[in-house]
Amino acid sequence: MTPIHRVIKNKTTSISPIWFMRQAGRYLPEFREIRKSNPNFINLCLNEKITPEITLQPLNRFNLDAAIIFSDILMVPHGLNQKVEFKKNYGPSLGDLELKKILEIKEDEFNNKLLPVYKAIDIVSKNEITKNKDVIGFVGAPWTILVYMLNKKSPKLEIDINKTIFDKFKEAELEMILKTVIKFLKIHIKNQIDNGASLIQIFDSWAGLLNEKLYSKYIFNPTIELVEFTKSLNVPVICFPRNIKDYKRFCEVVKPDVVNIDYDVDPKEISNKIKIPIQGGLDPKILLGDIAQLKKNAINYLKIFKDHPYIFNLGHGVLPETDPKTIDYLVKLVKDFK
Ligand code: 1CP
Repeated sequence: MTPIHRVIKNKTTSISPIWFMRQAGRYLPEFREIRKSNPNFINLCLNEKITPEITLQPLNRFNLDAAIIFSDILMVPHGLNQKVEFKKNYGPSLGDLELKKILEIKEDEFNNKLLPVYKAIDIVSKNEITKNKDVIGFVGAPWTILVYMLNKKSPKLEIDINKTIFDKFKEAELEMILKTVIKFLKIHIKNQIDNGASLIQIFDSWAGLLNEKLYSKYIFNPTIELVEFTKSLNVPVICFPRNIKDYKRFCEVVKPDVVNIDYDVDPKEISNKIKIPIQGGLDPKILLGDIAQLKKNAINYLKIFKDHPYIFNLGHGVLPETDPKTIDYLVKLVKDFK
């Protein structure tokens, strides 16, 4: 069993396995080098020769317990024939959502469009370096995907969810879109598992935007469908409902195998409240500061979760300004912690 599976299945607490969200990415010079000659991000994600290489870059440097496939949550809207572009200093930019087109999309067409992603997972999972490690497949949660598809750009830049979502679309339309999104997220999860993903993470990066009154309809119920579906395929599932008001309630209702916490969550309080395995938490900004401060903060998490099944990770992705040497230091610190 892999170290992460031991934490999830056997609830082991002796050592914390470690991996990082965005462990393959811009903080690595070898990634920036590839990115320079591949300006189109979607095409890069669909290049099954290069994505396995990018996925394995951090594993070649650090003693990590998982590879996360180099792809993006917005590959699903792309697979649904919505235009998706990534613009420099702007982020994702999506085309208008053509409701009729999306409702009519066939499974074969979607599978064909995303085939290189699945081929890349197959290649990564067969690579010697991932032996006794997990290969993590992932999807965006239905709510977060809906936000991007309807807002058409990062909510970080600008969002008024009433203006771009709830006032603009009829409830019945939102239900139809959501239903289709859930259907294809399930297909995407299954394809990743069939090609070697041993763990699935569901990223709900914009859970924090939603009014609590709407949690059941847009976050809990849709996510439960994906969690139950993944579990039925005998693969554990990690949920990251970032900035959700109440992680405990989320866990009780949605029942993921693991929950990833963000850096605004008090680790001590959550370790008392939540009994299921926990992942992450440390503020990625701490990795930009001095090493003594990092050591203090990382050890704080390790001590708090000493007797709790815990997977070390951050409270969000590795920042592009991070020095790879800091990642190296942190991995060793976690591995040597007793
Ligand atoms: O070179 C570049 O500019 C590309 C930056 C980049 C990278 C490295 C993007 C654009 N996506 C990715 C890869 C990626 N995205 C992974 C790969 C695996 C790994 O973690 O190493 C994963 C898991 C994601 C998931 C993802 N994409 C999320 C969920 C996690 C999160 O960050 O909250 C989200 C919201 C996205 C959308 C997205 N893709 C890229 C960017 C810059 C964004 C965020 C835009 C925004 O702020 O709204």
